[in-house]
Amino acid sequence: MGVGPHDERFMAAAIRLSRWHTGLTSTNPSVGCLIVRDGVIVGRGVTALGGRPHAEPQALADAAELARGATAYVTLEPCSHHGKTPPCAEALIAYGVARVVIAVTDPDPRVSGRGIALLRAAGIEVDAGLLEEEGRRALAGYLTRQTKNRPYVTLKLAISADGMIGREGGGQVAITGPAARAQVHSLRAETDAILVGIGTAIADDPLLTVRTPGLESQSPIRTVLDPALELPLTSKLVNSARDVPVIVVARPEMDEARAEPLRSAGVEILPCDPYHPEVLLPALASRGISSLLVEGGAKTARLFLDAGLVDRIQLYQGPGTIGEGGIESPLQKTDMPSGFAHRGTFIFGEDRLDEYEREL
Ligand code: AOF
Ligand code: ZN
Repeated sequence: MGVGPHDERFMAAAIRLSRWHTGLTSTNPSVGCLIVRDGVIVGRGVTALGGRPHAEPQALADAAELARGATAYVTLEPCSHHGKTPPCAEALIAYGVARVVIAVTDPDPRVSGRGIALLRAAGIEVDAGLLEEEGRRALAGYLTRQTKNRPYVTLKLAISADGMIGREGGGQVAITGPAARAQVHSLRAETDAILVGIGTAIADDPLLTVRTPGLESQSPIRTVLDPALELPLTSKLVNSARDVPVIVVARPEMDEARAEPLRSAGVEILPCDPYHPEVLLPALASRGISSLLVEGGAKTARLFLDAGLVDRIQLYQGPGTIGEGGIESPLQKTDMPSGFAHRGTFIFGEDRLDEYEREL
């Protein structure tokens, strides 16, 4: 039969559905599944919060007997392994689905190719690779952790009209307005961990949580690169460590007298050279962190850029100037590193967001 224009429309809808739970499914990918019969959606499912059940059994249960002879649109190859739940490929077969359309094949070695093979062996027509690029972007965290053993890294910068990201000794400086800030909070909500350098942690005393009403429980793990354990015990980060986790990345040969009170306040100390992101990122990935948001400051941004370990750049530009005593942005629109493609421009009130992304 082959792939038709309606297939793209339904797959695009399945990808949108998958984004509902991005960052909220633990180490599992957030997958979207639609069951379509005679051009009508009769079942839908997205990987449940925490990662289980998977998308397909939920969509199939939703469609019930209407799944027989229908087409399933799934953003990731249905699983074939007996994990914590039975294989989704078997569920699709049992419900009598006639055709399965897939965006991205699963790199998980327990599944890769086997899901498709199981479906075909049961006589189901399978079309794989539809809207693959969009599907890969929606699954970026999962795919990066599976194939590169590190989280997908987003660098976010807010730059004033005169190219500054803050003021020396000025604490937190408002560069963008409330609409852009709300946008950053929803990005935090779909991200597993957020990272700043000790300079920013001391100068700004940030909280780094999600404060959008209704999303407060989705705050990322807060990570500070703090080689010599200088994070003040009176900081907002330390004081909230029992509510939202804080990981301090310190040099392995650390001063125990500094480490102990931090630990007692609920902070986890990760002994790892803070200046080697190529070592730190796999350590974070092994804790199940699939996405990381680097939020400051200039030195930390440079560290990740120079290591070639940034996948996406979000550059916010506000209308105000900082002038005298300004800290220059480590990156301007005019000197984007090679390999980054401009993905789009978005307007939030008086602010502008330009997004750049590397090939996954
Ligand atoms: C699907 N549909 O919605 C998701 C899938 O630990 P388990 O047993 O839940 O298995 C985790 C693996 O399942 C994960 O690595 C990935 O291969 C797949 N995730 N598969 O068919 C889904 N979330
Ligand atoms: Zn599954």
